[in-house]
Amino acid sequence: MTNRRGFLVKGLFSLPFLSLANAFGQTKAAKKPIVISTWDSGIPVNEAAMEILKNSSGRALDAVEKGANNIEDAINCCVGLGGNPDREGKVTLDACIMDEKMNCGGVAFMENIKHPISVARKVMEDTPHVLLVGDGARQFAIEKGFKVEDDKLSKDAENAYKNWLQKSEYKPIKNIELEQNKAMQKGKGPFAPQMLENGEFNHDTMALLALDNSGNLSGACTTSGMGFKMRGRVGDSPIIGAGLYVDNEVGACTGSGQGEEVIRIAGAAMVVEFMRQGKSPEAACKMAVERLVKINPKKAKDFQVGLIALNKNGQYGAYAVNPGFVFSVTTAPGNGKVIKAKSHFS
Ligand code: SD4
Repeated sequence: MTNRRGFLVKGLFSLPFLSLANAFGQTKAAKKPIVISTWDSGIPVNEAAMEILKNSSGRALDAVEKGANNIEDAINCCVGLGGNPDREGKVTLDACIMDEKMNCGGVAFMENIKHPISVARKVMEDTPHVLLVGDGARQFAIEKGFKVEDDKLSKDAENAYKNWLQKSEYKPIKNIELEQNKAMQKGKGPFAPQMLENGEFNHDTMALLALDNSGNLSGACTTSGMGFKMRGRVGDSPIIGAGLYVDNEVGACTGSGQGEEVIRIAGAAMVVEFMRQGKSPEAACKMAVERLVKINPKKAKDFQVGLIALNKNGQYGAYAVNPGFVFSVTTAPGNGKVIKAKSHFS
């Protein structure tokens, strides 16, 4: 915990944010291996993934699973069983994973299981299916030996839920983790979700992409979804093609934000197709964001979607609808950097 907290505090306040001029990771080929992930909370996640990738035979698939497990183990607003619940007070998890051979698996609306990304991998490897949901997903996890955790909300999620119940309002807040951090710095807040009692900052959906030493790509996405969502609501995060897509010939894309908007344009698959046409990762993310904004520019000012992409050459990039989206890039143990993504609106 101390390490993780140290990482997060460093990630937010001390790690140099690269200037925008340097943020065009896609203009120079990064060295293999590389892992990129959503938000500044991706730094410890990348580090966990790099534990696998630093070995010459380390597989990108194992790396993204390990990275996702790292954050699923932590208590935070938006990933894992410590996350914010739905309107009925239940935490429901969404996750998916995809490897270099077009194999993919996901779980959605799954309760009481700590590592949804690992269940998603089992769906991919041990069933003829791609997506299991709800009780079926949980039942499958139990059959595969995953432990059933109790229903208890984390303390922070419980407080956040109580606050939410007072207003019963469904209004996702853009860049909630950065807003709350700013507020906390000014001694204001807490928002729901808020800074955790152990000093860790809350954050958002964790989505990561890795390229291993063999030149293979994989990706993973894990979330408790939008806090206080309707019961049964599933976002983009477990949907292959929307929340995550990997094509080992071209590149990979994943993201965070308002899932409904990403599903609408099959976001991750669209970005990969733009890269196939020769666009850089950042340009491809930008084109998908523009497609999204065009649907309803006025509405787009009020939601956030941040996309990250990594191509076959290890070039990376990101783009968001609104300012505030950051992503983490790691190419060797300990060298993680947080980069501000450019955005459509300023
Ligand atoms: C969802 N995309 O459930 C996820 C949540 C998220 O920023 O990333 N929020 O729609």
